[in-house]
Amino acid sequence: MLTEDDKQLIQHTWEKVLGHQEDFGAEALERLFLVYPNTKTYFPHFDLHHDSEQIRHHGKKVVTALGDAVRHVDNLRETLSELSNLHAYNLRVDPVNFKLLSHSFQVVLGVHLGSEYTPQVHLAYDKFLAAVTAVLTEKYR
Ligand code: HNI
Repeated sequence: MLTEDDKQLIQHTWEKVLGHQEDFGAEALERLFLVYPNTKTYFPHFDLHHDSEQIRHHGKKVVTALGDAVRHVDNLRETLSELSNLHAYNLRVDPVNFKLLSHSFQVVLGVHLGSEYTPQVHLAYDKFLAAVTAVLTEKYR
């Protein structure tokens, strides 16, 4: 359960993500594909090399969607409704992969926010990404 403090920490630190959506998203995806190669099976149609335009473009979309979720943190279900349909009915991404992407994104935040990514901020993002994942995977069954 996200507390008001968690929400404030997320919204405050998201300021540091703004302007870097593409870089942070691409790095999160590069880490995902390298560290957990099974995740690549969902992207057979992508060029997955370092600095691939497709990875950059997709990374930007993912982080922009997370930014929408940050802005509407009290209304995640409605905000993410279309993405939830897409992932459950069209893409059929196994929910375990969401944890892996969340972890990769948290590493990116840790690397780029440095000492600002305190244990409290880490916890807040962990809860936030779990809440996003819950919405994106709740239509599977
Ligand atoms: Ni995901 C498409 C957001 C997790 C595989 N995904 C999208 C799009 C967004 C998005 C935004 C683009 C939709 C559009 O174009 O209309 N994905 C998110 C978010 C998370 C997430 C916010 C979790 C935090 N997606 C995952 C995971 C996988 C995944 C864990 C698989 C490992 N997503 C995909 C695939 C597509 C996709 C595959 C389609 C890509 C394409 O362009 O063909």
